[in-house]
Amino acid sequence: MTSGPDRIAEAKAILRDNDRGGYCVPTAGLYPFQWNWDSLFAALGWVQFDTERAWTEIKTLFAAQWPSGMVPHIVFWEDAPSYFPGADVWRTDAESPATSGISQPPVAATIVRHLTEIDQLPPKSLYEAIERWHRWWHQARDPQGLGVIAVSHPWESGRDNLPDWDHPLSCVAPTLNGDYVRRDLDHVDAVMRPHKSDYDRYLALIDYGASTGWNDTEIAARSPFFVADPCVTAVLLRAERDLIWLGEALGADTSHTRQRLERLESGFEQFWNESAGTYCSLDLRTGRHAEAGTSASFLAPYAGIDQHTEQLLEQLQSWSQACRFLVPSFDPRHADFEPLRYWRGPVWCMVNYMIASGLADIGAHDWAERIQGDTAKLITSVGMPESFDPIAGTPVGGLRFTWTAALWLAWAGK
Ligand code: 9WN
Repeated sequence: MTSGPDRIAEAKAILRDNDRGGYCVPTAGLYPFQWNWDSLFAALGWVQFDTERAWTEIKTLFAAQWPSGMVPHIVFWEDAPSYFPGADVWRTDAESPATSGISQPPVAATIVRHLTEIDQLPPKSLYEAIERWHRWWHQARDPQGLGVIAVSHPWESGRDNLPDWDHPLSCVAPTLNGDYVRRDLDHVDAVMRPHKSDYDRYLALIDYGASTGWNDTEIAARSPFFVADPCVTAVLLRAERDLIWLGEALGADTSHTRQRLERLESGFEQFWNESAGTYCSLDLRTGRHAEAGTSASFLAPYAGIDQHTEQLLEQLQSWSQACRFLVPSFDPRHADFEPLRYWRGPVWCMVNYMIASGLADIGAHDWAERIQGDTAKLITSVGMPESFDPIAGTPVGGLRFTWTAALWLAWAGK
């Protein structure tokens, strides 16, 4: 195990090794394409030692933006048989490059603001592209103007197999009858990955989206899965604030952004689940809240929402007694918590980074430092995997992972 300067060298080497020319794959083999929020977090790492490369990571991603404004969650710049489902399954109209048909949490404006503070303002065209992406989230994933943003697929949340999706997914009929071969299990132990019953439904939802021609209106009205997500909503709330900051610096008209921000600010309270005492996802098909908190519940301060800060800090205290390393992706006191299985327990360092930034913003410095310290301990002792077991502190998922390396350089190793 290495620490200090050697860890810095290791993190830089991971970014360089995962670089495929203008973008990083999240990790070799398991994820051989460009992923949306992975690339944006990668930029936080690049900017520590190669500013131009940081901007390139973001520009490459936005080169795949759809005319609707949507920025896809995967860009298939090259063919790679080591991943399923590939472009042929998504069947989008995007040809050059081929992409998936859904998005991922919109961290771009916040990260571009960070890069601007270190380097310089982005070109106005990038600012406008982000503005179009934000507008798309509101139009496509909150067409009724509720002030909460839905995901149309668990993968759109970036938090694929969270227990929150179990009930909504149970209403999705599998359509492919198991007639496919998963590739993820060639790379990672099955105990860490989602179950086959989840995959059957992930694929059924892709099949459904493709059958509509990825029509946003149709998906919002009739997709069997449409769940308002506190992670996407909190990330967008924060991103709208940062977009206003960027817009003002560039002399742009920010009035539309402000209107959207106000809608989200008043909508966020809909996530509050009094019986769970925290923010929970909200199934827009049934009106039901998920029954327990997730790491995203603690993103409220990051989003600038302060209605329930005291209760959230009490929850964090209680979580910290139920596991060794903060912040597990799901409530460690709940029966559905699984410390090894993907988003049902493991700690993800980029979520920790966002939670800790928000806690520092509200002056909860002890908690921000505790979370940064836990992340640093995990990386120092086991390296830079996809995520970590919050009890044992062992690596989970893919190894030599881009966002873990990037966050070491930008934050955890500081
Ligand atoms: C599906 C790349 C991505 C992350 C997601 C994470 C996982 C993909 C998968 O890997 O999702 O998008 O196949 O499991 O859940 O957050 O962006 O690292």
